[in-house]
Amino acid sequence: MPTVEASPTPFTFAKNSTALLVIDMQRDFLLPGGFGESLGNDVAQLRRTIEPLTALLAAWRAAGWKVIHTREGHLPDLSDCPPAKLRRGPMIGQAGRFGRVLIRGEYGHDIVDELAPVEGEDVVDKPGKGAFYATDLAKILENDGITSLVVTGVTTEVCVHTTVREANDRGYECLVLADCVGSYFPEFQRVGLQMIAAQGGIFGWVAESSALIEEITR
Ligand code: C5J
Repeated sequence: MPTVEASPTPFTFAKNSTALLVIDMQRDFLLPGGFGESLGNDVAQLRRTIEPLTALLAAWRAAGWKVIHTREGHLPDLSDCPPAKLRRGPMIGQAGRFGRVLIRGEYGHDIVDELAPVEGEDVVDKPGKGAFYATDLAKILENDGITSLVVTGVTTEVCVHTTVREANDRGYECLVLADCVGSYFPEFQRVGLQMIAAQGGIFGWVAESSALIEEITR
């Protein structure tokens, strides 16, 4: 079985029961001039993930393995957005440079061109930070016999962490790729990754994408 050098221990996975999860690589979060930048964030901290993730996707797709994308966002009438999130999530539903912020169907809500899903790949729309809450993700994974997840996307300490923590509770083995996840805050990136692999891998494993690509293409 493929084995990747990882922290805290090597990560072994079966190709038929492992999916690549690409979390929220949306224009609202990543594009200069978009929602994320309008809040004063440095989008370069997220955009550095695009190149390694593009290479990983190419290798993963060439191997014919499962890919699942997620997008954080809400219905146009915001009926799926809890009032507390609406109050504290600045700009949700308001007009932004790329359409109404985090609203399904808007240009900014969709995935950046470089990582656009291809035919056959699942796209899971989620109203929360985690990819399991109020989505079909659990059903998709169960139907395909998936037991391990390679987790990528943004942001490390919010949607990636929420998803990995719940996936771990649900019994999935999660490998998080350090160079394919990003935070606007370098300190959160560093500590967020440390938290995952701490205490013998309390939430999962952490590796570099190059180690995984080497194993895929071996
Ligand atoms: C945030 C996300 N940070 N995808 N969303 O609001 O992490």
